[in-house]
Order: sequence, then C-alpha cells, then structure tokens
Amino acid sequence: MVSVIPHPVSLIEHAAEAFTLTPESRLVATGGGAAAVAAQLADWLRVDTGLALPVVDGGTGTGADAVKAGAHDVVLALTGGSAETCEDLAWPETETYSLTTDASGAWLGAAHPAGLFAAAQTLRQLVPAPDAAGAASDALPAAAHHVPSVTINDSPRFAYRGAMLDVARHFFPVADVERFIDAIAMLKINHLHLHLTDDQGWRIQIDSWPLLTEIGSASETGDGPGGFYTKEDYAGLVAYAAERFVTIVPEIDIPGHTNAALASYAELNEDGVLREPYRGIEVGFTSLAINKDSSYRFIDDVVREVAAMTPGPYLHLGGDESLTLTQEQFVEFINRATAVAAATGKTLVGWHEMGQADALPTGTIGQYWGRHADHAKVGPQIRSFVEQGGSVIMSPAEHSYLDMHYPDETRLGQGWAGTISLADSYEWDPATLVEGITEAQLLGVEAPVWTETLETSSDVEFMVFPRLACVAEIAWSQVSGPRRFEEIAPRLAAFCARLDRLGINFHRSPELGAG
Ligand code: TNX
Repeated sequence: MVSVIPHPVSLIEHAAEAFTLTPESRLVATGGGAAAVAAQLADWLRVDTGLALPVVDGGTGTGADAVKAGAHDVVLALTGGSAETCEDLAWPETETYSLTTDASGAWLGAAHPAGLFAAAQTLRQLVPAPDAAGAASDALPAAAHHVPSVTINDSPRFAYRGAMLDVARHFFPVADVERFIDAIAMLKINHLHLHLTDDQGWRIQIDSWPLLTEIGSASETGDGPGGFYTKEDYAGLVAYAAERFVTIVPEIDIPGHTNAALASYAELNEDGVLREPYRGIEVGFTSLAINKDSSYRFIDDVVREVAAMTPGPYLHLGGDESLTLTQEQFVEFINRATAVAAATGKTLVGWHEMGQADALPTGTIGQYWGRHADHAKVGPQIRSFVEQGGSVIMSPAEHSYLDMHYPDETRLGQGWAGTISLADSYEWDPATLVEGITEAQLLGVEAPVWTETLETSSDVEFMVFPRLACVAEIAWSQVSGPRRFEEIAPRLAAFCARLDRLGINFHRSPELGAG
C-alpha cells in the first residue's frame, strides 16, 4: 500500500514494475543545493534500510559532465537553474515537487531545495518500513527494497505549517530540540515556534539583561533545574532547523507569563519588589510593569537581541492571558510594546488576545487558540489582525493542542479544552472554523505543545504523535470536502510503524486499528 502523510496533491500508483533500492544504488544530485538534500536522504535511508548509499554529483544534468543515472539510482534534480535564481522563486513554487519511481529509476525534481527536501521526505515514506519487531538497524540485511511505481505531483496548501514547543515550563536541551525538528520535518512541518519565556523560566541568553538567565532560567515546573540556550546554542538550533527547511519562530511572551523576568529584575515589577521563582502550573497572574519606562527599555533590548539571532521573518510577542490588567491597560501596553518591537523589522505574531489592540504594526499575525465556545468572544479579536493588514495562524485548542489528554490515556497532559482523539485532530478545517476567517486570510496552521506536565522528549513525543500527523495533513494537503478520519487511519498506522522503527515514542491509540 502506498501511504504518504501529508497526502500529496496527486499520487498515481502504476501497475508497472517497482523501483528497487539496492546496495548498488546511488543518490545522484543535480544542480546546486541538491547535494545537501541528497546527503540527508542518504542518512535517512541508512537508518531506514541499512543501505549506505553514496551521493554522487550529477553535474548540471546535461552535457559532458552529466552522470548517467542507472535503474537503481535516485536522481535529485534541482530544476530551477542556479542557486541564485531559485532565491527569486515565490511560494508555493519553493515547496512544489514531483517524484516518479519505476523500474528505470527514481526521479525527484523541484525548482528549490525546499521542494527537493519535501520530495525526499515523501520518498522516504515510500520505502517500506522494516518490521519494527525485527532486528536493530545495524543488523538489517543490506538487501533490495522495493518501492512502488508512482507519479506524484505535490504542493502545499498553506505556507506556514508549524509546531510549537514550550521549553519554558520544562526546559529541553539542544539535542532534544534537534530530535524534535527531525521528527516534525518528516511531516513537512516548516516552522518551529519556541515558547522561550514564561512564569516558570527564561530560556534564552540576553547579554544586556544577564540576570534573566542567571536567575530566571534556574527554575521550571516541579523541582527540576531549568536551563537556557546560550546564543551559541541558539545559533546552532537555527542552523540545524534551516538545513531541514524549518524556520524557528522565537516567542518572548509579554506582558503576562513573565514571572521569571520579574524574579530576575525588581524594576520590571510595578511595586519594585522582586518576585520569587515560580514552579507551579497556574496561568495569568503576572505582568510586567506597564507604566514604567524600564519595561519598554527591557522590551527594546530583548527584542533587538532576539531579532539579531533570528534570520527568519517572525518574532512572536505572546500577549496571552494577561489577567491582572484591565482591557484598557492591556491595549495601551500592546500598542506601545508592538511599536517598539516592530523597529526590529520583523513581522510580529501574537496570540489572539493581542487583536484587542487598535494600533498593531501593519502585517501583525494573529494566532487563534480558542475553543468552539469562545468563537463569539474571540472572533472579533482574531479578525482585528486581518483588519489591521495581517493574517492568521490557526491553533484551535480542541483540535490542535497536543498537550490535551487523549480520551483513553490521561496520565500526561491537561484537560481544559477537553480530550483530543486522533479523529478530533483530523476532522476540522481552518478555513471554516471562525466566521470571517477564510482560506485567503490564513497564513497557516500550528499545533502547540505546552509542557507543564511533560518532562522528557519521550513524554512530548507521546502527546505529539500521531496527532501531529493529522494536523500536518490539514496544513499541507488540499481539501475538497469534510475530512473523514477513515481516510487517514490506515496511513497513520503505517506512519506509526515507521516511528516505532525510529525509536520515536507515540500513543498506541485504539483508533489506529480503525483503518
Ligand atoms: C493556555 S494557549 C496557555 C498556556 C498554557 C496552556 C496549557 C495560551 C496562549 N496560553 O499558557 O500552557 O493553556 O494547555
């Protein structure tokens, strides 16, 4: 069975003979930028099949330097000409690709390396997953692997396909975040939103306010040690993500969710009194001093340093659950703080509450996290971003909040938005969820993972998989009618077998048998 998640725009399966990967297969990279993707594909295939395949330079694809690809070779062809011209491509061309496999070889073509990377992820899913009950990868037989004969043409529905990891409630070291990036990239997720600051901890080095990490990073939910990313760590993460065509979106959450900062600097508190570090899981009880110039100096310094660490276009300023402020105070603060942050040149993102402000910098993006029952109240807040020239990222709590309990397993996670089954995470449409927000206003979809109850990578993966696969399909795949869980269920089961093989944790939901 051909099983790809997210499902491609068009996938034709041929009765013709399969393509076979053998120990003699080569990855032939054609065009600048193709070799780096081919090298990653070689790494995945080594893990997935035990085959150690060489990457060879196919030259420009024509002329005397062209390598003649053999029947067992995988050609990765950058079809858009030179590396310089592909920089000028507009989305969705950057992520569009085609893939054909048959007895004469495998061919992956795209105009941009990002498209080639997407093609390589698809090919990886076409290579049969060895039996999870089988041997460890180093003991795999280096035999032939039959890939069905297909023609795939594919292109994403939304430009922004995100996952959010909360590294503030529990700190996750660099290696864990890299592991997370590898896992989400398999599903063509192309943005990683890092929730870097909250009441429980401050996780990013800021040179101009050093106590944020000296004091503010040394706590987390429970009794763990906390931690933070140095600028060097962070640069490494940004680069690691970029190699996988994932853009990191840093979030500095203000004015609420700031106890770690308020415990580091007395002058950020309205009363000038230093707060105690916080290790609980309450929300909404803190605020920066909104009437003090020191707060705006702080914001200016922090966003300047964070923007300098951020090659990506976005800077997330939070703005959620500022429950100690009146609406008037909140709006005044957001108008002033976003004006300061806009000076970095970044496009700002905020949780839907930020839409109450009436002077948002043009283009500010709203992230919707409401429940169905909140639509009437929250609808105007999210539409306000559009009215002020921005767009919307959909993260509806009842469908995409990956820290919500599964219906059948409640040891980890929370329950304020109910339980989220695999079907709940699949059967929704971001373009019809909130009145006045349709396809044209959507930048994309993001699935957040809040980590109050999640301490390890294994905990995070358990909550994320396989539900993220459902959300990723919503974000990537075109839709022509209501989504039905039965359509994805058998493919989810196949994807989970692959996760199992890779040692990535997931929830063995009874729904996986539904296909
Ligand atoms: C709400 S969603 C929050 C977070 C919590 C989460 C727990 C949002 C913008 N704020 O602070 O961690 O619920 O599910």
